[in-house]
Amino acid sequence: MINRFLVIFLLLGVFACSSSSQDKAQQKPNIVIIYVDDLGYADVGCYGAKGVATPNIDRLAKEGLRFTDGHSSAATCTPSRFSLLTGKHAFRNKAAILPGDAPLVIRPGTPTIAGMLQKAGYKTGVIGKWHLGLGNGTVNWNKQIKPGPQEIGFDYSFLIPATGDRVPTVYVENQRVVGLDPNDPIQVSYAEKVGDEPTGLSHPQLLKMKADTQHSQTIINGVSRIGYMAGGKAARWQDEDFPDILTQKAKAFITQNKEQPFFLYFAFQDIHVPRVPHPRFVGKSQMGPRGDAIVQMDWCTGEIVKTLEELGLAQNTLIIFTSDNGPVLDDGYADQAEILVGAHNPSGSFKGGKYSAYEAGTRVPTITYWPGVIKPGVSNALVNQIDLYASLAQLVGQKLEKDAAPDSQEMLDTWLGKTNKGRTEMVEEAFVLALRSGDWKYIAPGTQAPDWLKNKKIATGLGEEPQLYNLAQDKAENHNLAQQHPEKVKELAKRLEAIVAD
Ligand code: NG6
Ligand code: CA
Repeated sequence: MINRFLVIFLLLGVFACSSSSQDKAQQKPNIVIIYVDDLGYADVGCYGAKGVATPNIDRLAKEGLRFTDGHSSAATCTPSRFSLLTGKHAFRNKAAILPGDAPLVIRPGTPTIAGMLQKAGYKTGVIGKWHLGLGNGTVNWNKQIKPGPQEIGFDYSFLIPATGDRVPTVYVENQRVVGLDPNDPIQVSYAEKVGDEPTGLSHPQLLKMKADTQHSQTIINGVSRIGYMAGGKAARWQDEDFPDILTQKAKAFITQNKEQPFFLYFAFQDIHVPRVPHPRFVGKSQMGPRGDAIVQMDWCTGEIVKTLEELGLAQNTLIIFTSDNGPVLDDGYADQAEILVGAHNPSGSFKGGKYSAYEAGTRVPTITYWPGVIKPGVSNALVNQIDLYASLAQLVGQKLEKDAAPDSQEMLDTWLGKTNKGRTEMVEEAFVLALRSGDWKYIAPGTQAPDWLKNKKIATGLGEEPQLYNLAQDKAENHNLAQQHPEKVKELAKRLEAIVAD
C-alpha cells in the first residue's frame, strides 16, 4: 500500500517537474530578426514611401513599435552584420565590404548573439545573405565549407554566401553547396578569369540589364557579376527564386522548431542589386525593379508573420524588422532605379544613403513587434542594432560572458517601448566615422574611399574638414557649424578618438 502511494507520489512529482520546465521553456520568446538589404529610411509605406505599397510592414509598424531614430551600426553590409552579430564595432576588426571569397570575418571563439541564444536554450538559424566570409583562406566550394555560421553559434544555415552580385551564385546549406554535381566542380576567382563562360564585357548582348565595369565579369542567369566563376551549373541559383526559396526555408525552420524557443536571423537579398524580382512581382510598384523588389520583400515579411500566426506562435515571438544600411539607387546595374524613382525619396528627409556618413547611411526602418507585449506606438529614442546583443541577453536571462559584445548597450526596455530613453551617444561607421552626441553630430575628416564610390551620386560625408551639425535644428545636415563651435568639435573629436581606442 505504502509502496503504491509512494509510486503515485513520485510520478506526480515527475509530471509536475516536467510540465513546469516545459512551461518555463515556453515562456522564452522566439526571436526573429528580419534583415533587409539596402532598405532606406523612407522606402516603406509607414516611413513615407511613395510609389510602392508595403501593407505587411505597415501592419507591423501599426501594431508594433516604429522607431524614428533607429540605426544600423554602419553604412555598408559587412560591418553592420558584423556588429549586429558580435555587439562590437566593425572598425575594431577592420571588417569592411568583403569579396565573395573572403575568409570568415567573425572568427570561431568570438561571442555572437546566436551563440549566446544557443546557450540560453535556443535553436538558432540563419537564412539568406551572409557576406561575412567563409572558411579560413580560399574556400574550396566543392568540399565541406567551414568555418562558417555553425562555428559561431548557428545550428542551421542556408546561405547566399556573399551578395547577389558576387560569385559563387549558389546556396550553401549547412556547409555544403546545394545541388552540386561532383562531376562539374565549382571554380571561383576574383583575380583572373576562370572557365570560358561569357562575361558582361565580352558579351553585353546576353545581359538582362547592363552593368558597370566592376559588375561585368561572369554572366550567370543573364546577369554579369563581380568575380569569375566556372562549373557548378546544376547548383546555380535563379535570382527570381530568392523570395520563394528563402521564405520556404524560413518557414521550415520555424515549423521544425515550433516546440522550443528559436532564433531566426532572416537576411534578405532584397533590395540589393541585382534587382531581379520574381515575375509575379514585376510591375507591382511604380518604380521598376527597385520598387518591385520592395513589394517582394514586403511579401516575404508577411509570409513570416502568417506562418507564426498559423502555428500559434505570434504572441510568443519578438520580431525585429530592419535594414543593414541606407538606400542606393544605382549600385552598378542599369535597372532604371534613378529614372523611375519619381516623387519617392528613399532617404526621406535625411542626407546621403548607403556608404554615407550622413544620417541616411545608417538611419533605417526599425520596427519591433510582439503582440500583447509591445504596445503599438512610435519611439523617437536613439537605438542601434549593435545593442540587440546585450538587450536580447537581458530578455532571455543570459549573462554576458567576459569580453562579449563590448560595444553593446543593454536597452531592452527601449526596444520593447517601455521607455523612450535612447542612447546618449552613438558612433556611425561609413568610410569615415561620425559621432552622435545629444543633438550634435560630428563627422570626422577623411577622404579615403574606393575609386568607384566617386562616381556615385551619393553625399558621402567625406571631406578634409571636420563637420558639425545640430540635428535638432538641421536634421538634413545642411549647415556645417564646425567653424562656429570649435570647442564642440574638439570635444567630440576627442570623445570619438577615445571610443575608437577603447
Ligand atoms: C560594392 C559594390 C556594390 C555592392 C557593395 C556591397 C562595386 C562598384 N560596388 O563594392 O555593388 O555589392 O559593394 O553592398 O563593386 S553591401 O550592401 O553588401 O554592402
Ligand atoms: Ca547592404
